Amino acid sequence: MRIGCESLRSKVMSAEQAASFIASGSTVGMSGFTGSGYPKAVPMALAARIEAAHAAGDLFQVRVWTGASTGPELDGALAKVDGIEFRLPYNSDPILRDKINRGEMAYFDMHLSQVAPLAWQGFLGPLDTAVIEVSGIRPDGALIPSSSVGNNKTWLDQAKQVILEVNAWQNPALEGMHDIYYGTALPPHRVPIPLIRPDDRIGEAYFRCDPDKIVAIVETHAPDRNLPFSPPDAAANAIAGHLLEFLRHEVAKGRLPPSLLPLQSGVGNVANAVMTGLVNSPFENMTAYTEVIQDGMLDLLDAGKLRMASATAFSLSPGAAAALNADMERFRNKMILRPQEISNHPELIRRLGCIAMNGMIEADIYGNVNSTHVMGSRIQNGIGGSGDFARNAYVSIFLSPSTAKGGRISAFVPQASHVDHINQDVQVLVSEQGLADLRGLSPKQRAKAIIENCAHPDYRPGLADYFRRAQAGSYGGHAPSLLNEALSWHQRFVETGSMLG
Ligand code: 0RQ
Repeated sequence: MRIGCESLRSKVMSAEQAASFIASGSTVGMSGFTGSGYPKAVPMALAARIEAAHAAGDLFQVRVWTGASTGPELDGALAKVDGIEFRLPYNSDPILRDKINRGEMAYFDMHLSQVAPLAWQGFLGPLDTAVIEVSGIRPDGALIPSSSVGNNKTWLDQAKQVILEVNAWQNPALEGMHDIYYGTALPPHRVPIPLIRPDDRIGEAYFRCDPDKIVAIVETHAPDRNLPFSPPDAAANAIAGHLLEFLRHEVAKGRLPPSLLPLQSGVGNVANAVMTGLVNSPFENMTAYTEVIQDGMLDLLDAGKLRMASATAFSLSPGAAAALNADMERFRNKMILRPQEISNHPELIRRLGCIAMNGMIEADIYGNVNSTHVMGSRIQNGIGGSGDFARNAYVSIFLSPSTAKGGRISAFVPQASHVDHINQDVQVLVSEQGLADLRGLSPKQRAKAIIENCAHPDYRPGLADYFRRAQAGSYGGHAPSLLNEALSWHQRFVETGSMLG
């Protein structure tokens, strides 16, 4: 019995009944982070309701806040019926992405650590309904979180009414793994967050929730959206190899301890390949202070290389999720899931000295990084937590294959078509070609290192030629640029389908 609280059992109802509490034009704070712990039944029922309203000629849309990306039953289902007016803070659903890129809906792409504080500050407007997946309700009414924590604490606190999905698919052994910190406040009342090591527990294992706010409880038995990772290709393996060599070098120089510093690894296949590469590395007793626990991190825990991992969510393939569920008792003491304002908190990332490793769309020759907008205008996913970590890390590393779309796009360009991470927040760039350590380098020194070490041989001569001419013809000599040519590679791609022309 997942609902241990007698007095709340009377609120159990169907997803359709629960969805009827959500009004058009209202703001809904949903649980969910990278395909884990998102509500699966109520959003589908809401989508059906919206579709029926639209068929009858009535506009019905909601504003949706989450932790990060969710799954097809939430973002996909609601986007398909044109049910989302506004969305924050991160999305990777292809249907929703298309709608945003067609200019048909509003999307606020923001630092994930800032979502909860901004909501508390009141800048996002009032929150009408929280729809939160939990793995159970205790007899005293405390909520047992599920496979992600995200912004759930804030949504439960701020929403006028709460709808819960109790998902029996989630492993009961998740109970006790979470650490929900209730000590955050707004200035001038903020105090230091008392977390000194990645394995510190500073909060409670459960969410608090005023039972009077709970209007509906829906029982589900549905898996998280666990997408398989592609097996690491040659480029991902080469990137992992260069990075491991760099880390070994830093340890040898005495700039990193032999157990490294807490690892942060971004989303995506390349980041996952790097984690898998660490399994065969000489580093022992490592820790992770990150956003998501991916397959590679589970492999590291399993191999005993990683002592513990702190995150806000799981982001596992179906195979890894099954392996974790089958062996949860063994893993649970090695993992802590926290609210995303804590997993991604700048204060804590700076204090712990995280090694940040994130994917990117492109970097320019001066080391400015674009993580979000293809050709400067088409959103891919969002900045996610990459900015939280990149600016505050001990060392900030960005990873990418040197080309995209079968070689028709260079990931290293004269000027980034959009900038998420300014060059001051980008210390190391890695492609399958090699690694550029940019720490302590001037713009022109950076350009030389990036062109020589990271760019693909097909694009290297073009970049070297641009850089040479820019030094001769630029308005200023510090970070030379030819203004009428700096974005011409992108324009060529838009016009011809290839940066090579
Ligand atoms: O497109 O799916 O259509 O084939 O981007 O690219 O090479 O598979 O790499 O999975 O590591 O993702 C930046 C998107 C990289 C990711 C990004 C296209 C490429 C492919 C994926 P297809 P890859 P990855 C904490 C960290 C921001 C959030 C973040 C990301 C698709 O890392 O979203 O860091 N980062 N969070 O073809 C055109 C280029 C391209 C390009 C790649 N230069 N031009 N398309 N692609 N480079 C975690 C969280 O915040 C939750």
